[in-house]
Amino acid sequence: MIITEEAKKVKQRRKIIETIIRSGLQITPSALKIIEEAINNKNITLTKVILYHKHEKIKIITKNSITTLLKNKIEDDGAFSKNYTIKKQSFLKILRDYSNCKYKSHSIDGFHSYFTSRFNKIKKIINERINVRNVYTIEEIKKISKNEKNKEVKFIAMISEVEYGKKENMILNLEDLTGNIKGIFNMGNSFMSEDSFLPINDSVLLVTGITVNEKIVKIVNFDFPDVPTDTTIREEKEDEEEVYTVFISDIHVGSKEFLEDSFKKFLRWVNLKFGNEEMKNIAEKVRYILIGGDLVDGIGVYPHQDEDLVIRDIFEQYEYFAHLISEIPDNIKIVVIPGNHDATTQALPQRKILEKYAKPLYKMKNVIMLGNPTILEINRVKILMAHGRSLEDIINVIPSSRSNRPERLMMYLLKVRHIAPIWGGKTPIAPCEEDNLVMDVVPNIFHMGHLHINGIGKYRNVLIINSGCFQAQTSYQKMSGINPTPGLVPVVNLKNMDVRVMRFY
Ligand code: D5M
Ligand code: FE
Ligand code: ZN
Repeated sequence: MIITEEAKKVKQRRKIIETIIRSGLQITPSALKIIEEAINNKNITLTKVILYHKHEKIKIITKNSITTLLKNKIEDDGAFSKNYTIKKQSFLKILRDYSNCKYKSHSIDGFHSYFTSRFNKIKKIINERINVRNVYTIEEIKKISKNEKNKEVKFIAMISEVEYGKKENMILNLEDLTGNIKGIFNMGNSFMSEDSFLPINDSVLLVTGITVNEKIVKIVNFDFPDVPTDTTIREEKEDEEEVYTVFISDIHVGSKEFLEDSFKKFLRWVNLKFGNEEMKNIAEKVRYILIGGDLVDGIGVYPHQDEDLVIRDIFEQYEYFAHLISEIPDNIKIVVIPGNHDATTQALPQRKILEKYAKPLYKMKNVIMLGNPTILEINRVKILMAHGRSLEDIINVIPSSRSNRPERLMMYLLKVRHIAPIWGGKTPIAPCEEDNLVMDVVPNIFHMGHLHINGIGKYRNVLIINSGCFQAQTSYQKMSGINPTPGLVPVVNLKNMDVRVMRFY
């Protein structure tokens, strides 16, 4: 793909004009020439030009107005930026960027510190949320059971393994920092019920049991760390501007099944060129697009993948992706985290997509490249983004969970307060010294992708979004009965958390 200098110029000019028109202003040809030059010489940004004219209530950008602005700016740059950035109400903060975790070697030591960290972090969450008294350690419970049978005891434990015993019995191997014990739990009818949440491997729970002997407790109940019922709903400020954020993922550029037409429709909508009036009104207020991974299909992700690719070069895949999203106006910030098809480390926390493969994306000024997971704050709304490969692991161990309801699986992750609770499944996890995948921050919005099925839900004031995809059903998915829902795009009004799902298919 060779793009000539002239074509670049034309593209830039078109973008400038579009942005100006979108903001409700007009421009004369001579002013346009001056702006183009000033932007290229980095003397001014388009945002500042627009803010200045809006502030001065000038409707048409002329040679005169732009010359005055440039003169003022050079003379009084400090004051200028102060005045005009305060007016901007919208802001993005990165609360956690996990892409720099210290990897330990796969030694026993590494695992030990990783799981100790997980246990301690989740224990702290449980203690903060539930007023637990008379909580014992497993060592203490063993001592108690020597003298006293049928005594009710509570303890916080990690489930090292779930086994299914006779009848409806579930046998949990429970562990804390002092020892381990088996817990017998009678599931009754809850096993196949979709509404029940059964314990899974490597999660940490509060267990209520009855002493039996030194080796066994009978479990009567268990509490998940869960999210508080009173998670603060963010209060809207009266004069707050309406800002919309778009959630997408799993575009899979390079795949034969990539739905380019559908994705282009989405891009046309962002540019106010597709959709009805209502959709266009929303598009006008979009300031952020969050991308939850699998930007491209990658290479060598699974055996014989090349047969499913139209672009077989990873560099070209990212180049084409960047080319497509360069249609997005500059005043929209694009946040990118990687997925399992992207060119970066695979174990969680996953580093950002490596610059050497995705240079064109790193060059774009409105693109922010981050790791998986990431926690952001946009206009005081906390957003947790992760690709979501762990959802597959949950489907595999909980027979009653359904893959066509990703929001339920994500609710499960909220309940166990972990982004990838199961160790040793499909999701590789780096044994870092600290477990950064524990959800110690409760987000207002929890965004994942990966399943290619759009799903929206709400759990205790947390808005759950699984963003779907822009890839048609692959032959693998057909074989395993996965029916993707491509071209559906959730859009959230951050002012009041209203969600809309737009259709581009
Ligand atoms: O995964 C998209 C969806 O398809 C997700 O539900 C997993 C499933 N999938 C796709 N390919 C495979 C293979 N080879 N094995 C198991 N499951 C698979 P994505 O990562 O976006 O391709
Ligand atoms: Fe995907
Ligand atoms: Zn994926």
